Formats: sequence, structure tokens, C-alpha cells
Amino acid sequence: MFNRFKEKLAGFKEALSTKVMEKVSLAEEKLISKKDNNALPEAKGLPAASVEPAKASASTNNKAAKAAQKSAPLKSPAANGPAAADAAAKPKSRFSFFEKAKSLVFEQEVILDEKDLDEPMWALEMALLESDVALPVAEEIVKEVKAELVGAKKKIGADTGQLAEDALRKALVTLLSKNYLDFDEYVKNAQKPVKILFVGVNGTGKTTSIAKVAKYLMDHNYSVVLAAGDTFRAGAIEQLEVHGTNLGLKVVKHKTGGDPAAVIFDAIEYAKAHNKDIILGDTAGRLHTNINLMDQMRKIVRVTKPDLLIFVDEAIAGNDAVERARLFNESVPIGGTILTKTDADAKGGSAISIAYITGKPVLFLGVGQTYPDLVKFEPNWLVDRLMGEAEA
Ligand SMILES: Nc1nc2c(ncn2[C@@H]2O[C@H](COP(=O)(O)OP(=O)(O)O)[C@@H](O)[C@H]2O)c(=O)[nH]1
Ligand SMILES: [Mg+2]
Repeated sequence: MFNRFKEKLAGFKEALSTKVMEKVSLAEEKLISKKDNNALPEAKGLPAASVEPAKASASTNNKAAKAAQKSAPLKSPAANGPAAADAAAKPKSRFSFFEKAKSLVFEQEVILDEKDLDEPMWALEMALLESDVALPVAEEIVKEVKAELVGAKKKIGADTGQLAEDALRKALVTLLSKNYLDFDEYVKNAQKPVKILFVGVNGTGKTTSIAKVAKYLMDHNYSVVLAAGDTFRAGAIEQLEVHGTNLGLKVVKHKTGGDPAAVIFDAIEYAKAHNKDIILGDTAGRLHTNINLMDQMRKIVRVTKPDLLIFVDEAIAGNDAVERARLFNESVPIGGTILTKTDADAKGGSAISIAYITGKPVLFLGVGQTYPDLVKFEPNWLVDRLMGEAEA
């Protein structure tokens, strides 16, 4: 899942790491030249200072040492202790001076400014666009990541890739949380029976998703009835009936070629008469470019007045899915999206973009062909998979 996305991100991480390293070596050079200039007397003084007590403890005959020892009572009794210890560590102490200087550089914090981020941000935008993230969405993410990184203090030695990842993760979670809707809460609070209608292009996974959502709702103790509203495609009614049989659900149907609005209307009547909680209505697949079929969809919506209209599309369609969602939403106001086939999606762009572009939440992700292969949309779940370890 999303392996291409992970690959593309490597460019951004690398660009950021390179920039941080550049800044670090610049800071290092500055620090060293500063040390070279004003550290000379200091550098001379240090070994000299440590030489003296060294001699003092090494040779008790030395006059200076004796004088030092005589004057010792004037100082605190402990004063000789550290001096002696320093002396014993003389060769090491000289070494550790350079060690200390080095570690100063290592602890130097690098602050990234806007200009430093030009290249990494370009790399990020390219990575997002190549992963089929829609342009306005990519721009929004870049803006967020940049805001997160400008002024960020970076310590050399820490993982620069992590800095890049943390900033991007935060931006993605923020973006994906914007239109979040808790489907469970929605269903719980909605007046029953809840009328949910599924629309979208042919072959994207509408009927499969209806069966998955039915199973999901049954697992949450709701009673469900299915409406075979795809009266257009041969075999569509039978396909839904197979799911009905598998799940033990009533399927309300008419003949192929019948009026889809009438089928859904009947299912609503059935649900009311039998105290069912939820009606899941199938519809025929249609392209947003087909004026007649789009008109028909508007009619179905007008007549049946669904509480929730779900647009279904496949993640693997990338930008096409996002564009279709936008156009469907212009025709009939959708309440949310189910993005199917994310299990086969390498890029992740549509999952990132679709809610932002439509302004409507992603409700579920389809992750396979069996009933339990439905994941309730959670920003963190998705971001974990987008940013996590690539699978083999
Ligand atoms: N891998 C995968 N396949 C899916 C998923 N959802 C649906 N499919 C497959 O997509 C094909 C078309 O599904 P269908 O429900 O008939 O699409 P519809 O024409 O929109 O109703 C079927 O072979 C499904 O098994 C999914 O999340 N992952
Ligand atoms: Mg179908």
C-alpha cells in the first residue's frame, strides 16, 4: 500500500538532510575559525595550566610545587584533589579539549530559514504531484510543512529524515482531519430508518461497498435492508441478491429496466413497516459526462431524499477519482466518500486529496474484496500507512 508515495518522499527527505548538513558544516567552519582566532592564547594556556600541577604532583622536590603545597592550607582542603586529578589526566585532558570543541559544534543548533527550504519544498511538491495529489492540496501541504520547518532548530547528529517526516505527518493529519465525520456517531444520532444511497462511476466498487457497509452496520447491531437500485446493468440485481443471501438481508428489487427511484422508495416503505434501522440503496454506475444519467441521478435523489449520499470511487484512479468526486458533488450534494481499492493503490494521492477538494469527509476505505475489508476512515490510520515502512 502506497509504496510509490514512500519512494517519492525519499527525495524530499534527502533534500532536507542535505540542507541541514550544509548549514551544519557552515556553522562548524565558522566556529572553528572563531576558535582559531581567539582560542590561541586559550589553547596555549590550557596545557600550560595543566602542566604545572602535573609537575607539582610528579616531583615533590620542585620548589614551585612545595610552595604550592605550603600555600595549600590557605585554600580549602579539597583544592588539591581536583588539581591532582586533572594532573593525572593530563594527556587525556589535552585530547578532551579538542573533543569538547568538537562536541560544541555537534551540539550547535541549526535554524532553518525560508530560503533553506526552497529546494526541499520543491522536492516535496514534486513528490506529492507525482503521487497524484491534486495541485491545490499539494500546495496546502507544502505551506503547512514549511510553516512547521521554518525556524525549526535542528541538532546535528539527530535524524534529519525524522524531522522531514514529523513535519509532513503533522501537515497530513491536519489536512485529513479537516472534514472528518464520525460515521458511527452519525448513524447513532440519525433518525431511523436512515436512508443511505450510493452513487459513482461503473466498476468502482459501489455494490461491494454496500455489502461491506451492511456487514459493518450489522456488526454494530443495526438492522439493514438493501435496495437494488441498479436496474440498468444486466446482472446487477443478482449481484446484490448474492450479497443479501450471504449476509441474511432482505433485498428489495424490481425488474431490470425499472425505475430506480421506485425501488428505493419501496425499500424505504419496507424498512418503515419492518422497523429496520438502515436502508442501503444501490444505483447504476454513471459517468459525470453522461448528461442523461446524471439527470436521472438527480431525480432519484429528489424523489427518495437520502439522509446520506455516498460517492464511491477507487483510489487507484488517482486524480480522476478526485475530479469525478468534485463533479458528482456539484450535481448532487454528496455527504461523504468511500474510497475503494486502496489495497492496490501505490500513490495515495486520491486518499489525501478527495476530502479537501470536495469539502466532504472520506467515510471508509476499501482494502480488499471480502466483507471485512472495510476500514473506517481515521486520519492517523491513513497517515501511518502513507508514512510507514514500505511493504515488500
Ligand atoms: N482489491 C479491491 N477490490 C475491490 C474493492 N472494492 C471493490 N473491489 C472489486 O471491484 C470490482 C467491482 O466492484 P463492484 O462492487 O461490482 O463495482 P460497482 O460497479 O461500482 O458496483 C469487483 O471485482 C470488486 O471485488 C477493494 O476495496 N479492493
Ligand atoms: Mg454495482
